[in-house]
Amino acid sequence: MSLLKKTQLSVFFLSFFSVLSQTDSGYNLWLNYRKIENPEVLSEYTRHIQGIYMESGEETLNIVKEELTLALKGLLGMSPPFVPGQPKEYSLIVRKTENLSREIRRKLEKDIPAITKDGYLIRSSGKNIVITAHNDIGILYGTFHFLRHLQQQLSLGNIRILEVPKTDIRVLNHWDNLDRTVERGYAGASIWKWHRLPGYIDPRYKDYARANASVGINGTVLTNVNASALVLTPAYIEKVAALADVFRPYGIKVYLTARFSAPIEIGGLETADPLNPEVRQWWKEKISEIYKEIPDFGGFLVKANSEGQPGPQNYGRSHVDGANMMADALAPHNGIVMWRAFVYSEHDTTDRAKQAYSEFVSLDGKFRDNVLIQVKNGAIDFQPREPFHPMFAAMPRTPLMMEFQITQEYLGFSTHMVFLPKLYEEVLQADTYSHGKGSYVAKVIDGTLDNKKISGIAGVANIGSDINWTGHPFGQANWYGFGRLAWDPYIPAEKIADEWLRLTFSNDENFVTPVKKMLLQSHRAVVNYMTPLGLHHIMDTGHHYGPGPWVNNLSRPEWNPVYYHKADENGIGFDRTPTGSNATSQYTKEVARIFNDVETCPEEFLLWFHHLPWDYKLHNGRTLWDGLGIKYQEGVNQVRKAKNTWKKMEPYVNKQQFGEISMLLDIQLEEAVWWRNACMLYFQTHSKKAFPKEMETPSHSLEYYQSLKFPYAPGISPKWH
Ligand code: GCV
Repeated sequence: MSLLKKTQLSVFFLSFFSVLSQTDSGYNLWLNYRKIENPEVLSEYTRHIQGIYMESGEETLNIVKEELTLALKGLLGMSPPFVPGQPKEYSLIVRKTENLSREIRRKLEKDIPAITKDGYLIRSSGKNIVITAHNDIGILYGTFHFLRHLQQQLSLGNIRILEVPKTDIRVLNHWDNLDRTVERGYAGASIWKWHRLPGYIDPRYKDYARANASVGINGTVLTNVNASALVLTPAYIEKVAALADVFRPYGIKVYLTARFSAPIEIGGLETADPLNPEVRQWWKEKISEIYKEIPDFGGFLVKANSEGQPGPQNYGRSHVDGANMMADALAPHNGIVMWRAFVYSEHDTTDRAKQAYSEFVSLDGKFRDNVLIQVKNGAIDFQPREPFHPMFAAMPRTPLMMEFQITQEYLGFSTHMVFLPKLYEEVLQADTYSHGKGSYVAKVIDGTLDNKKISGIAGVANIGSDINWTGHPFGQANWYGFGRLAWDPYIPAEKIADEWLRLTFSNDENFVTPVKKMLLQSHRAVVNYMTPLGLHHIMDTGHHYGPGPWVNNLSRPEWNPVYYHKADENGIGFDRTPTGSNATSQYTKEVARIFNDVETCPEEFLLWFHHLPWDYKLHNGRTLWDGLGIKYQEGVNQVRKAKNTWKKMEPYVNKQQFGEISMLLDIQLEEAVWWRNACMLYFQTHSKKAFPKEMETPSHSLEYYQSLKFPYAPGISPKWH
């Protein structure tokens, strides 16, 4: 190679690498092992970890080794050696409990019995630090926790962390279609490249597994609940098996959505009646076929008799008949059924909020042991804010899984910053009063309230093939936060925000403190500028992008926003008290009493439960009409404040992410203003009142806002067009 060429090449590489170092795309998520610059912390860490004593083992332990090498090289600038033989002082010992030396076991004897399931212990033992667990996955989880500890630059002196997962099934639900579109997905195409599978294993599958395992997620439902039977055909089972092989060493099981009519569509049968022997046999054989390829297959997630999906009711059978048929076929293989309770019917004229409870609660205790009923956090549909679902207090003999939505279908897609752990926390900490005061939803979900044999929590994924996975860089916090809460539903949202910011961006207090504050108020801001005071489902229809409180022309009444706000010249809100739909009667009497009384009903749920006159006096003495305008304005102001906070953060984050978030906040502000203007102008046609003085005057007419159309808004399946 000529000298000239060499020089050109090195210039090329230099500029290439400098571009790369500047433009951190966010692909590494929270597993961003930045070099620790603080000399004291660095010296403490390098003193404590002079060598690593790790047992050798199979794939999972190799992954542990790989992760430790990568992380310590990044954090400490060098990778301490893995050493054989007896541990010397100042070492990191990574071993299963059964392989610890007698001396160390004796030192840890108080803690070891408390390690159950896939739990782990991280503890100082003399001058060493031990990461131990009963199994390989526990070791992997413990390692990720240890690395998180280092990323946050916490002290290693007398470290003692004992963690056991509080729920059993911690799954992501992908609403990914086989054509790689993602229903309600806003971060690009599905990451599952079905066409190239099983031969081509995209490196992203491993990174996906790593990220999930790092927060304790142990399952993934690969396909949309609006399911295609095709995924149960041999060609697709082979593709699913290839994914399962990648995920297995990370402790992640694969699950599929089962289309109830599959026996007809791909099985050639004339019926899918769950009591028909041929149908039952078909599922049995299909399930055996899957287990032959994927011995640790997790089971099925089923959306049946909901929004047009087929189900047992098509044959005059019940949810119990349908779920138990699949459960019986899965049981010999240790598989489970997650049967969704998201049902409402166009033939049922009762309040949509009441329908799931009405259909399911009488079935309590009738499902097989390997069935979990998956319940959305609220009774309508992932609204910016909903009171907790009354089913959580009403099925003591059935395991109830929580279904949260991580993707932001009703929360501004991946353009708006919303820190969802705040929403999750609010629901998990809600008191159902089913066993008296303190019967928190979290205790229903982790199974402790009624001693359930199995527990679980699901999150509808916000992941796509965008380089940063989630579209909005802050969307990563919602994936992370979901995982952390799935592991332990009692972790405060504030702690999650703190951790995530430090892991992902910076440990500098000048960054963490203000940005954490910004994240923690972001959910309230969105509620304020979209659906304040308990309003709900007033998004434009189909795609759910932007405001559409005026929409009243859809075939099913409960798909129309006017059904939910019921604004007229007298007032606004949905009366769900005994004078209205009486949905409050589905709550325990303590909770119903609070919601029924307009004085005690929390103002954030006021219009969810009450239809009130425009002149109704709020607690602050202002009229409902003024209060509404003030809330909408407050939401806009909160986004403005967030923008100002972010403006000062340039020194702490890389150029690319600073720019991306700045642009997204600009859009969020524009859209917050749009929401405020469109909703208040529309509601004004009913209230006939002037806007409160605190509210800025809308810049366009109502007709203008009503004329906005978004035929290509993302995330929408053809069925909603
Ligand atoms: C997957 C809402 C969404 C649908 C979704 C459905 C569900 O209605 O708009 O896209 O379908 O919930 O959770 O099944």
